[in-house]
Amino acid sequence: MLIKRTRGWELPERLVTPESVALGRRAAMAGGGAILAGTLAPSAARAQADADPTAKFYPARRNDTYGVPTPMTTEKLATTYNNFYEFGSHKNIWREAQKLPIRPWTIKIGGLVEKPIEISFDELIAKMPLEERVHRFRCVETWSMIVPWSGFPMKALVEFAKPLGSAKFVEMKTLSRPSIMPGQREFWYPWPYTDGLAIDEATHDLAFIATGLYGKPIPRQNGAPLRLVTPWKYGFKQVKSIVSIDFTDKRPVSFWEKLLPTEYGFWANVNPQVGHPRWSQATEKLLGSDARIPTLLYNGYAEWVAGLYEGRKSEKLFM
Ligand SMILES: Nc1nc2c(c(=O)[nH]1)N[C@H]1C(S)=C(S)[C@@H](COP(=O)(O)O)O[C@H]1N2
Ligand SMILES: [Mo]
Repeated sequence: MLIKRTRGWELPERLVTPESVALGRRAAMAGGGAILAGTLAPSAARAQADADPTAKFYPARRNDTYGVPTPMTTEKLATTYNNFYEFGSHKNIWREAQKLPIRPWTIKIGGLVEKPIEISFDELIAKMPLEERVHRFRCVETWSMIVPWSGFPMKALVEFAKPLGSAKFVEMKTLSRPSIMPGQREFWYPWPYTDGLAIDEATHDLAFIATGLYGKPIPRQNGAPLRLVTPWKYGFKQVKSIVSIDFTDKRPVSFWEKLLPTEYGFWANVNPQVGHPRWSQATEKLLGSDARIPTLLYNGYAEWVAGLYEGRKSEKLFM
């Protein structure tokens, strides 16, 4: 029997493709707006949004505690240039992602908690304090965006979960549904998509669970019905379409760390001075712009989060 082994030189092409190539292709497609827009007539799009039982929660009150960075990325770019390997390893997966079934949606909370909980997304969101935050977003591949997320602080979810004192980390996983997600049939990836946070990170006010984007329920391609947003960390930490939240006393090993441990680690904080083994992290390209701009330490959120890492200087904080 032939065993498929992923070696460095066999890695999926896009992992070694300079991001600029993919970005150029996507930018070219975005230019063909008439073709993209033709897929779903505006009235159909509205009907779909109206059918969402959580549409009534948006737009949520804006919280500008962490600033309101500019320029805002266009909704069209942020919802048509995506990373969601379950639907394909390129950036143009938004149509394919419409197959993601988001109702009913059950979230399982377990591990080191007082009592395991199973709750539907619609029940959970009704209990959470919704707000909107405009944040910078930085992908490890050096593209970036500025988008208005709606949702709730992750600490509200942690309080709801009632973790035990022994819980040191929280691990989140994406839906597993290979029949619908073609990427999950590519067996060399360590599905389901997994990532996590230390408990003090998860309960920091900047850690956010997004349920909305641009004042509407979050689109499937961006991680409906709920995804993690940690704006000071690289994008790959930000698990989409979450179905499980587990509290543990061991550091979770993420999807990317399992696949490429020499390139992706647990902390993954943005730092322009610590390059990826194969490229510099000094600058980034905002979606929709050709110019490269300097990347900021902790993606511009250092004044709020740097303290989390004071006692962790011996860890690989920036990969
Ligand atoms: N389940 C899942 N979550 C994921 C990914 C993924 O492939 N699958 N990609 C990550 C990466 S690398 C990035 S950059 C962001 C992209 O989020 P966006 O498509 O909303 O911009 O999602 C993250 N979350
Ligand atoms: Mo990414």
